[in-house]
Amino acid sequence: MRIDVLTIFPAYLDALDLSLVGKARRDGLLDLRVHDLRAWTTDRHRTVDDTPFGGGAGMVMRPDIWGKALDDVLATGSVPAPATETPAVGLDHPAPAAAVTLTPAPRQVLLVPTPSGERFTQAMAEDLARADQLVLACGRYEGIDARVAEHYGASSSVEVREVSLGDYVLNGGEVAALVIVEAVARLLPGVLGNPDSLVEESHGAAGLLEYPVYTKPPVWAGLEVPEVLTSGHHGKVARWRRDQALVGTARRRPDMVAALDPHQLDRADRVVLAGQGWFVPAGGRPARVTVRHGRAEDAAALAELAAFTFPLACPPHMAVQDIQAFISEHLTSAHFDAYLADAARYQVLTAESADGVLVGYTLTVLPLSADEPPYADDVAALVTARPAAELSKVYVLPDYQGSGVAGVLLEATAADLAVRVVDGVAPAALWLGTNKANRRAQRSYQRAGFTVVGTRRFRVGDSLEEDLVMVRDLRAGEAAEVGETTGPTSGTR
Ligand code: 6GU
Repeated sequence: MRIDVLTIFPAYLDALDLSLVGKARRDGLLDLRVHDLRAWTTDRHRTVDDTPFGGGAGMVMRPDIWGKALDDVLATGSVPAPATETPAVGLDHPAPAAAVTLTPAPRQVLLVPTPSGERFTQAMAEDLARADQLVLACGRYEGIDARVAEHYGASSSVEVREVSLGDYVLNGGEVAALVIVEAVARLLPGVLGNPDSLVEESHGAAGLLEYPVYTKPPVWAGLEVPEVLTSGHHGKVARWRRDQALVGTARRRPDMVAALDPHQLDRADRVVLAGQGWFVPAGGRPARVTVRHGRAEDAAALAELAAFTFPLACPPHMAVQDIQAFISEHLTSAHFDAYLADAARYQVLTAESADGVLVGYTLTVLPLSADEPPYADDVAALVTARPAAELSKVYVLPDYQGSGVAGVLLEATAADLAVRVVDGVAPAALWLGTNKANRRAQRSYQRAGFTVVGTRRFRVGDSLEEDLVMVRDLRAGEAAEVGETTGPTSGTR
């Protein structure tokens, strides 16, 4: 590849003699030429700038000087690379019809570093590494006369890209030129000793930041190398590194998590992301979901969510009017007003996506005294621990079912109950009734540490249903489905 850098400070780019880029130049993998822009001036003072039309601070670089310099440098780079093999052409070997068009014009890219350019990224570096010639025009002062980019942009033989390193201002394009040359050169074939380095690095194909790395000594400043890395277990090392990449990316670059391709995320990835508050809805990319206490102003949204999700959990034989009757008896906006207003009796937790949509909720009924039994005698006989709280509802929008939101809601419910004291003691048990036919729900409760203790009768409208009663012991330590949860942030109640 051919790279030309035009600058009024050629010495700035001396660093490109060092390290891997310097070696690539000496090995002939990279033909890098640094030019002093002042070589194209004709006046005694070698002037490259003048005052801005329209007034204002600073100086602007003249387009005529840049034009002469760029024309020369682009002309020497436009000679097509010689064909590697010249086919014999003669009577026995007639020239193929297309022979004259076989050599494509070289791809020449004029790069203008400027804080007002498009963001320079790894994807852009990969694209630029496929060009034949890069010309970097390093501006100083207030920049280069805008007609330079306009003029070369209008030319069909040159691509012009104004690029920025990031949202801050440097004094000129030279540092950006160093950055761009290094980012591109290391992608050229043969430059990196071990091309495997390109596979797992930050901003690579995985779309994640790289995992942390360690070397000897095994203990330094009292800090040990993570044990798994010395275990010799390649599978575990790979999984640990992937987990670290996911967690680090979630903490530092949420924009990158939101852009992850869901097809590249396995079950273990999703559990790790759930621990960071990220969930993958059906057919969508990861989304941030936070669990918090319900607030008075959530009542209408909760009623809507409940009316939508309750019927989905009912068995197919149930009559629509019975389901509707249950909703109007228990799940209207007015009911949620009452639940949200009575924090001693009810705990409402919501799962809210970053765009403010409620995607799930739990409603838990708390005992008002330590010995208050569950409201139904059949349940009171099955659930004997006291105080006992009832997990009355756990509902999640269908797109988020299986995403881990329900698990996080359940853990947050249990964690919040542990700090709710009734007569000086925290609830000892959390129980729930779930329709016998809803196997999916039962499996999910089992994973969350609930066990079946018997059955009860449950009225939905005029229909008497058989429910399984399941209990989770709240004093048996944490059930371990999701490691680290986004616990409920204490909201206004
Ligand atoms: Cl490419 N040039 C200058 N002058 N400042 C910058 C930049 C480039 N990228 C960020 N700041």
